Amino acid sequence: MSRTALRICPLCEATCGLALTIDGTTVTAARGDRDDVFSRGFICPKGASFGAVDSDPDRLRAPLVRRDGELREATWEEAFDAIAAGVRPVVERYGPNSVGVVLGNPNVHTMAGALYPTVLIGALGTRSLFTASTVDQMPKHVSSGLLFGDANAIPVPDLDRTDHLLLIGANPLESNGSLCTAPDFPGRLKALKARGGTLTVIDPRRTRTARLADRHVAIRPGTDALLLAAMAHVLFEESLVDLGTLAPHVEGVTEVADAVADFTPESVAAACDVDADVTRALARELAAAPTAAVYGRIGSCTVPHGTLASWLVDVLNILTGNLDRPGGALFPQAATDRTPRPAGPGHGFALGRWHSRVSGHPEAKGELPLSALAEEIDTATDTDAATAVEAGEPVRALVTIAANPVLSAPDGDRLDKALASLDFMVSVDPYLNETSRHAHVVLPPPPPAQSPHHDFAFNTLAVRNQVRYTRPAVPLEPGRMAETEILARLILAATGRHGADPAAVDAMVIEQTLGKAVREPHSPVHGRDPGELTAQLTGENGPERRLDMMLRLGPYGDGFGVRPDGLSLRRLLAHPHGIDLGPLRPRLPQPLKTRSGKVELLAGPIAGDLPRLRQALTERPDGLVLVGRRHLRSNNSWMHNIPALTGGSNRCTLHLHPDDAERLGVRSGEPVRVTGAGGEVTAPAEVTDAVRRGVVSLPHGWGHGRPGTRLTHAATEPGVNVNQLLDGTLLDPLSGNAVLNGIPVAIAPAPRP
Ligand SMILES: Nc1nc2c(c(=O)[nH]1)N[C@H]1C(S)=C(S)[C@@H](COP(=O)(O)OP(=O)(O)OC[C@H]3O[C@@H](n4cnc5c(=O)[nH]c(N)nc54)[C@H](O)[C@@H]3O)O[C@H]1N2
Ligand SMILES: Nc1nc2c(c(=O)[nH]1)N[C@H]1C(S)=C(S)[C@@H](COP(=O)(O)OP(=O)(O)OC[C@H]3O[C@@H](n4cnc5c(=O)[nH]c(N)nc54)[C@H](O)[C@@H]3O)O[C@H]1N2
Ligand code: SF4
Ligand SMILES: [Mo]
Repeated sequence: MSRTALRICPLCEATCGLALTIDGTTVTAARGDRDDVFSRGFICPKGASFGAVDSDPDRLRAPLVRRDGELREATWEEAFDAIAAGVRPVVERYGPNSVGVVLGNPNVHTMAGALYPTVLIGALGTRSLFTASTVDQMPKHVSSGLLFGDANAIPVPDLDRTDHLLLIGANPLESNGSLCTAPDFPGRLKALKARGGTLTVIDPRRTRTARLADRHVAIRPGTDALLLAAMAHVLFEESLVDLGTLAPHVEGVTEVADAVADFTPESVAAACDVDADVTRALARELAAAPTAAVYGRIGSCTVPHGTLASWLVDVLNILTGNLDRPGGALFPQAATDRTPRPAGPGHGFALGRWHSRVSGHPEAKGELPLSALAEEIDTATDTDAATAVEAGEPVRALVTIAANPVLSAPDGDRLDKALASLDFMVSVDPYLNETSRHAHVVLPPPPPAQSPHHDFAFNTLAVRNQVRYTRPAVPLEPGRMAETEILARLILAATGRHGADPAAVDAMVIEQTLGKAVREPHSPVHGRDPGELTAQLTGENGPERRLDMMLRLGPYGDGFGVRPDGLSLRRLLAHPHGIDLGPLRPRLPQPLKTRSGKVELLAGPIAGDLPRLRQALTERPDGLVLVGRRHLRSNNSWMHNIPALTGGSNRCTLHLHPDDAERLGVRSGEPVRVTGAGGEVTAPAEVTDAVRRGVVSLPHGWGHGRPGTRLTHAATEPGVNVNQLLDGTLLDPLSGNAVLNGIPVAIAPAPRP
């Protein structure tokens, strides 16, 4: 007998509602849930393979503990005993910063990842935090922090209502969108065109998204900040600046006019390889559109001027009056957002409150660059180093949660060696992969069908306000532990409370949150008794009670009875396909937390970085540069083990333009050696004019051949690790984000193996 269960897809940021067919405890089919309030039945090939992802035989079923050098299956109790015994002595001897924490991408796709890592970091008291954000969107956080005073206030393009969309370094037809949660992004782009709107794509490759565009500009990689600055210049020069109703909320417009004065379309043309006429046309089209949204993603972030490019994206939205208006770029309001505080000056956003120990990189958003993880482990420093996180102790113990930095961060070989040298390492990961193979303890979370789901992060980035929650579609298999409980027990074991009831972690968070809420004058529960509120919480377990609390305190919440028709967990459970909360609405000035209470258009750190951009006007790299690419049926490093999702175009090949191939004597299918600052790799060539001259492309997340991993299918076609071409020194200085696109490389035909 088969049954159907609903489950929000965790495999990308689109968060589609799935209807799973379940036989016994096995997911045998997945289709789009037509009644889902947000995704309306959309599904992509990855979502359709949910069952295969869920039941991959290589997923670990029990914890692994290293004994006599070998990882062997163990009980949960033995695993947490080993963690307590491994982490505590390091903290006690070398201090809290000697324990590093690495958080990978799937933490934004799990409830556990949303609810526990901040508690872990706070309880450890460590500043050695490294996440996938610094190989991804940290520049956008820094830009938002400086503009709006809140690193998480990220405006998203109003896809369904805009008249003109300018996409920069994003390929949502393959990625399904990022920092812009929109199920069926491709369909929404087609609808934009069908209603007479225009789509412009800036990308060195003619991607599937670019092919859909009215205009495609094949820019030279790494130069978008110059192009965008020149567009801003044109807006000022041609008196096209019109802030509209934004004007009272923005300061620094004339300062920005001065700052972009040098960046004429003519002056950036050679560096960007974009004609001045095209740049002027881009600016005029943006200004002329009734509504428009500028949106940048990986190609605008993972570059040397990532923060400036991310900043300019919003500067253009602001100068054309498109920020915070329907059809422009708006701030979503998620159901679990904190109770909105009254508008007014805030604490502002600070950068560089501490620095990394070895290279002195400034922290951003409490994080150090993932690029610096290897050196923070393998390099000793003087105890009196001025830049020390704390006096000179390397990271000696490491907790990785849903992260595979050996493949996702620069110079995997160095990191691989560094991880092998740790006193102690624990990985929370379903796979024994390139990173977790170094752990002393591996804690495997259950597969997604056995986990609950709510999108804490992506609802703050969604093109429509809505809220959905799905309980586990399948009960936990015997011997499994929910990832929420794994992380709660990990917190206790790593912080000297080994063996305590994991529910205590949730109880502590609830007590702190409600205790704070009752003291806040603007809170719906101001002045009430936290104990009375706690008693009202519903839910089957700690994480559900925390979700209930957040919903009820949130902007649509019932305020614990104050607004009886407001949201609560109980109400959400009564709507299994979700609750629509309406289109994005203008919210300014409420989201602003700058010290001035206004949008600070030209913050000091931005102004301080502009000379570096001016310098780039004169740079003309003459050699080849490399960019990445994503494939629809893939996801970073961890889906190459699913046979249903590999093969076809989803292969680790080097794309290069026919003219470059001819000049270098490279033929399709033949191996080519690619050399960068951090090393070299050899991959088969795929000659294609989809990539512009002077640019080659390799996807990331490959390179699965290492011993001691358990990725049977991935090992049959391992590919190569593109990040081995990097040495970890190329960063966007303001955000610490790695430069992963536009990196200089040399290419030569390689002998056939
Ligand atoms: N050259 C280059 N490098 C890049 C990029 C690029 O474009 N080019 N992109 C960067 C980007 S955007 C990102 S986000 C990073 C990603 O960097 P990472 O987050 O380090 O890499 P992922 O491959 O996403 O690894 C996720 C890990 O989580 C595990 N996992 C999967 N599901 C779960 C789960 O439910 N719970 C737990 N605990 N673990 C789980 C997987 O087995 C895997 O080990 O890579 C970055 N690296
Ligand atoms: N199928 C699939 N979906 C995914 C993922 C995946 O691995 N596979 N990963 C997920 C993750 S973690 C993320 S962060 C998102 C990323 O989502 P996107 O940013 O939409 O994904 P990418 O395909 O990396 O698109 C980046 C584009 O930037 C272009 N580019 C490179 N350098 C430059 C440059 O200097 N300037 C400009 N203008 N363009 C440049 C590249 O050619 C590429 O087409 O995707 C998510 N969704
Ligand atoms: S688009 Fe993303 S969320 Fe939707 S089904 Fe595909 S992988 Fe899942
Ligand atoms: Mo990402």
